[in-house]
Amino acid sequence: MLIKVRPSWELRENQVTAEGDYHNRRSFLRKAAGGSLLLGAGAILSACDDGPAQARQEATAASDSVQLAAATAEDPSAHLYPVPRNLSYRIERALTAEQEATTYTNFYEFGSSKNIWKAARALPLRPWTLSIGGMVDKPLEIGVDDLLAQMPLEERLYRHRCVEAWSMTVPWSGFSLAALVKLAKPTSGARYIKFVTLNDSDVMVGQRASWYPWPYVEGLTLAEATNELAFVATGIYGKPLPKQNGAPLRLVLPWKYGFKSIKSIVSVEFTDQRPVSFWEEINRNEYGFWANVNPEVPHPRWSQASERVLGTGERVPTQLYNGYGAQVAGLYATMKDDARLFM
Ligand SMILES: Nc1nc2c(c(=O)[nH]1)N[C@H]1C(S)=C(S)[C@@H](COP(=O)(O)O)O[C@H]1N2
Ligand SMILES: [Mo]
Repeated sequence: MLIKVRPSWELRENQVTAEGDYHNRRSFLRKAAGGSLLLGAGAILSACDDGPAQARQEATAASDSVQLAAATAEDPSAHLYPVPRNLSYRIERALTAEQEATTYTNFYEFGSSKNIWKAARALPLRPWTLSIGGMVDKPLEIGVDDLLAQMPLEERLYRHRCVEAWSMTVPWSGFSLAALVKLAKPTSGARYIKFVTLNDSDVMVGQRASWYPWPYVEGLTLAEATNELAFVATGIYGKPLPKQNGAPLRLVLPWKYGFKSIKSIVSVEFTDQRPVSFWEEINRNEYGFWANVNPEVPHPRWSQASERVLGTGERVPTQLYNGYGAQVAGLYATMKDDARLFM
């Protein structure tokens, strides 16, 4: 008998934010990018210097959304979006407000605060070449636009859980990491993939902090990389990925803590050696290689039992594998007593 395992995020569909919500927001942003709101926002900003903080905040938010939309409109891949949604990936939570997810980000290459999105504008997105090498049939250098043209683009709703205990739920656009592995044709000895972020301290000002082991590196086993959930994001909210979220190519691994989802990738290397990731190198007792989400395994300095929902501030219980156990628990079946799986 075939029993279909129902993923937890297929439940309580009625609680998901209506699809229209962020599309409406998009048309607002498009108008804003068109310039009609630009003067208005500027005028409010200068006019309310002594005004109530609330008005100032609203003016800042309006001016931020104009700047965010302008950056999106400039992206050379903008014409590719939106892409069709893959309805197999459903969530039981409301989507995070777009402006939250695109202005509250972790990207140490631009600084250690969450508010780096303006600094990230310095990142040049073209030319952008991905090198695929190591244990593969034939090493390959491919421009991001050629890659995008070959990959099956789709949208997926996923939950994201940062090791710092904040979480969000967002619509990513992109392609399965398995499709990239297929393109790369690893040889039979390959067991891991090492991913590397751009290293350029001229534009990535955070990389001038020389006590970090730049460039940012992450790693996965080949089995993890070809799991159906592993995704390469190239877009978000039906638009190209903003620089601060890791344009033009970033990983999304929803069952792992967010630091595994490496941004602005320039190199993918197949290897038989387990890569040492950026955070593992900094502190292996706090940030391990596996980093699977588990509410019962605390970080050495804080509990992982619950998470703060970005935007609303609500606290909700964290789930084993961030709720994606039906898809990924099998990857770790023979290792499940190893506490390091969850650090
Ligand atoms: N290159 C790089 N990738 C990175 C990071 C980073 O600092 N540099 N931060 C990670 C962390 S800790 C998280 S939680 C996610 C955050 O993704 P978001 O900012 O798009 O929400 O990106 C991950 N990828
Ligand atoms: Mo994170």
